[in-house]
Amino acid sequence: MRKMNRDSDTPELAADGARRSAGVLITGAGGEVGHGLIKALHARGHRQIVALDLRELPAEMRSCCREVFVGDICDAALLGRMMARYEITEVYHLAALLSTRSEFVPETAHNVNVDGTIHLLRLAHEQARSHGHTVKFIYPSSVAAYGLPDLETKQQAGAVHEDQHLRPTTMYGCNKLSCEHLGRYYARHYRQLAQDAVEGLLDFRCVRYPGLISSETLPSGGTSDFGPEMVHAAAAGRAYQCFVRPDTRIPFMMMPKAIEATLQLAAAPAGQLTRCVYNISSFSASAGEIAELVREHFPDAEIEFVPDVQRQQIVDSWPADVDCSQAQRDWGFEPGAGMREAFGETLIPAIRARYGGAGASVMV
Ligand code: AKB
Repeated sequence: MRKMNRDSDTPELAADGARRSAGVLITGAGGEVGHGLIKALHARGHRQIVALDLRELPAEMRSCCREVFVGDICDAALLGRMMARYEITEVYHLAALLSTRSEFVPETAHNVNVDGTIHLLRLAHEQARSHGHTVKFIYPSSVAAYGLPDLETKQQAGAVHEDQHLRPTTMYGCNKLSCEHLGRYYARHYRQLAQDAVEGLLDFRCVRYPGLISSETLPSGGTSDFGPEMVHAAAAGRAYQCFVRPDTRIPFMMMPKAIEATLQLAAAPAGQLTRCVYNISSFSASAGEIAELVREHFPDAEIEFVPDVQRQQIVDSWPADVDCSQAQRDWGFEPGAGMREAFGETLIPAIRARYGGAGASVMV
């Protein structure tokens, strides 16, 4: 297998002879993470964002992108049209069916979450061969990749390390864990016996997101979404039935912090990274603790705990906390503010602004 030589691997011209524009591809661009990532990249001066989503993006996000493609990541013709126009140098592959939704259509979830990812990994390889530069592939895995067998093991395990308890109990978790391994394979072993195999085409990097809480977007089909759902309901003055028990505990982080950490990993020098997959999180919280904090800020909030047995089983299989020491050591990840500070300083003010101060009365 030969190493990629930037001199000999000169970039090809586009079909019409014109040089293609450089592009940073974001799939699932219209999702919660996509929304935050596009805004953050644009704020950092990125003007070559190529967005892909099943649905058209809102105007304010379209204005941050060089171009928006509407379609399916499994659509080879669509990806081909995109590649004819852009030299993709970085991929943020966010498109996925989340954990709850995936349990109703597991085979569809596999098709989107895994086959779709393989399409993108292969595209990244072809792009690197075409323009002669390594393509950085940033992939969001999830705490759903873990699977603790029972509550006693979960409590004893505490903050789990990246290589512990990797026995996911959801299709989404299986998909995420599978894509972690596929990313490593495409980056280090792809077609390793072929005569024309080339090393160094792909630089695959992955963070395992905890539950994410965004003030700017509504949660969409995640089993960790009891956290953000509770906050948005209180701010909007709506009663909320929490689908897990009050003692249910998982790791969380605010969306801006998750985006910041993702970009920090993307920017880290490759030589500093000792692994492809990293835990990140800001704090571990129970549904009851979140409810307590929500009521401090929205005293009239109506929060009732009505566990959904099946969804409860899923969240009970996820760790109470994750060990982020590898990310801290390799690329300087900082967990950031704890829950009380994160709520008080960023989340609550932003979410009040979103709902115009509506909903439950103001306090603190
Ligand atoms: C979900 O709840 O499915 C996701 C996740 C934990 O990755 N937010």
